Amino acid sequence: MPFEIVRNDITKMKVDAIVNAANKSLLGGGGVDGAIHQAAGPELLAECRTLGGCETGEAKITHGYRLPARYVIHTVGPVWHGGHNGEREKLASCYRNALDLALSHGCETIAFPLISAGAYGYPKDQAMSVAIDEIGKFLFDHDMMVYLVVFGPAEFAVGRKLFRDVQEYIDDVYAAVHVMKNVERTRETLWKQDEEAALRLDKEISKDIRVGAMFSSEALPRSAPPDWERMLKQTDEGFSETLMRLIDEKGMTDAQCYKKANVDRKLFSKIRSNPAYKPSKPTVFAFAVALELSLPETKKMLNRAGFALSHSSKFDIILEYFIKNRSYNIYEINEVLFHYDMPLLGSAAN
Ligand code: AR6
Repeated sequence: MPFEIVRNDITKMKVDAIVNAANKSLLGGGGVDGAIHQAAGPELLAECRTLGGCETGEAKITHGYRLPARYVIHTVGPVWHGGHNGEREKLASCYRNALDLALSHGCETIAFPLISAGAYGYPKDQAMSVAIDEIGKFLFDHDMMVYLVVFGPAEFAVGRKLFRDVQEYIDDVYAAVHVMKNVERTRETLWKQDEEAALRLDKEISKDIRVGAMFSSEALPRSAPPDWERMLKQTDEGFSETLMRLIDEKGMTDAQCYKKANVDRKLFSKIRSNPAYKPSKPTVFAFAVALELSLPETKKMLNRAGFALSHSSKFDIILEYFIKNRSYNIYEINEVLFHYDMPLLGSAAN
């Protein structure tokens, strides 16, 4: 898969290149820079001495020496001065220049730390969104496996509006499911003891049940949109066939679709050439996001692959949140999934 957020020590990454968040001297320091120099050995410092330093936002490449990575790409992130001193643009240019350098050296895999998010004081959530934006833009035009390596706990996400909204949605769905379960339980007990009281309760709660049903994964829109109707008719289509047809209908190219789905070309070819291909649930969701399907369409797509949307799964609820809000940025979705320790969309394990 082209982009993955992982929790790891970057010096352990077995990739073609790891990126170092260095300083302008390129002669080592603390944080990730110190860890990389320590793991690579003194030969790295010797080569760095020949480079003549590096300006903020630019990048230089060396060998990886004792690291599992073949190359180290050194870049210098901006120091955070409150956000009004061109920090964002400079940080974006670190990612762009490092990726260009990796490309020109034939790298197929690369791992980034969260540049500037340590000693240089860039707020971690904002540093992460710059990283995700720039990597996303690059991957739209190029094929590379990019890892964003996050070190330590991910509590920095808490407090951001998106994360608060998703958490509220999860809480609402859980609460609705809980209310429905309680109502069912009370009804069952009453039916056994007092049928009239049970009937009265049924009347009283019928409104609440309707409200609850809005949250239910089984709720369908009153008038089905045309795409949905057409999909329903083609009942014997498998997942692969449905996917290919939808790509055509949406006027997308294959590459546009698998890139937007964060799925690599090899997996896509496999799905294309095998009508009986059985994808994982995250892969189905990845394509639903890429195709910008509505919630009913997504459910149908899941059915084609033998899955259903479930309100007892946090993963499903998170996806439902994004799809309902027609928010189809897969990297943003993955950032939230990562925060909840859930499988990411389009990940290699699928
Ligand atoms: N693997 C992955 N990420 C790491 C690791 C690791 N082994 N160690 C730290 N991080 P920083 P900066 C994360 O301070 O803010 C140096 O002294 C860390 O949690 O390393 O760009 C340089 O020489 C944080 O999220 O880099 C410069 O003087 C991120 O890496 C200055 O620090 C970046 O933190 C550069 O500061």
